[in-house]
Amino acid sequence: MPEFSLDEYSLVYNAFSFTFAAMFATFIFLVLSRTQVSAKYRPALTMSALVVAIAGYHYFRIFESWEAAFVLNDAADAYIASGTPFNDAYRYIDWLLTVPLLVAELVAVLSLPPRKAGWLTARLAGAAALMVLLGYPGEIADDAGTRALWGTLSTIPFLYIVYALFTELGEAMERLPEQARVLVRNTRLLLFATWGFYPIVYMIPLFDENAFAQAGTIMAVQIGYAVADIAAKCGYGIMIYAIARTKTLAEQAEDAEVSGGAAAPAMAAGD
Ligand SMILES: *C/C=C(C)/C=C/C=C(C)/C=C/C1=C(C)CCCC1(C)C
Repeated sequence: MPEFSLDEYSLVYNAFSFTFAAMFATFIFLVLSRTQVSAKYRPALTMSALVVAIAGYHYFRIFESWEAAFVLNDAADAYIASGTPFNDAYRYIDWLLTVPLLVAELVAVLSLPPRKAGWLTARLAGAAALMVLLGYPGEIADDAGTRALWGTLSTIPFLYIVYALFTELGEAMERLPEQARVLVRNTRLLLFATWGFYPIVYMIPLFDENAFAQAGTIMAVQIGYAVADIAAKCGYGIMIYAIARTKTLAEQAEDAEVSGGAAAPAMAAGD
């Protein structure tokens, strides 16, 4: 582990702290918003809430691990390695749990026929888990060759997810009301944009000539993943809520029209 200046150390420290706060706040928002959506969309909100709860817990542990991994050295006026290693496994365990949930919540909010939804969720969640598992050996490797190899393998299930979301989700979207369709399309776009950010962050150390030993490389990776996690979990969770809310309102309006149509003559007759 390289040395970190006081500012460099604090930047990562504050990024972890901020990410924890964002996950926690999103969790409260999603729990309080449950009553705003009809019962059939609540499983999607539950999954969103689970994602930010799991990630919030892990960011707390990552934050603690960062604190434990360095000590302030007055003579050097820098943070130096304490001997306790920084634990990167928290992040991958977190992804292993949250990434399948993120794809499942997108399928859940569409309320497809159960059999179709189940099979699509199983394939997407399976590919997501495989992607994370294959990425891990590369993340902890300290040579570029190993990192590139596992990164490439991990990209195969990643591309499968992109493909399936384009083709199959696209078909399912056609049957949605206009407003909800736009929201689902934007959410899928957000998913592609944020998920596409992870492999880019992953590649940063490949350009570090000193075999990942630079403080700047470690900072870029940690802060990069934290930013991506806020967008892919908090931002995405709020989009899922917006879809559920829009569909709920559209359905309520439809019901009101149906019963309103029936009630009007009755009222006229009563007058
Ligand atoms: C909340 C966490 C999320 C949404 C994590 C997503 C992670 C990825 C899309 C990771 C993808 C990777 C590749 C496609 C190749 C290199 C290795 C990974 C695991 C960084």
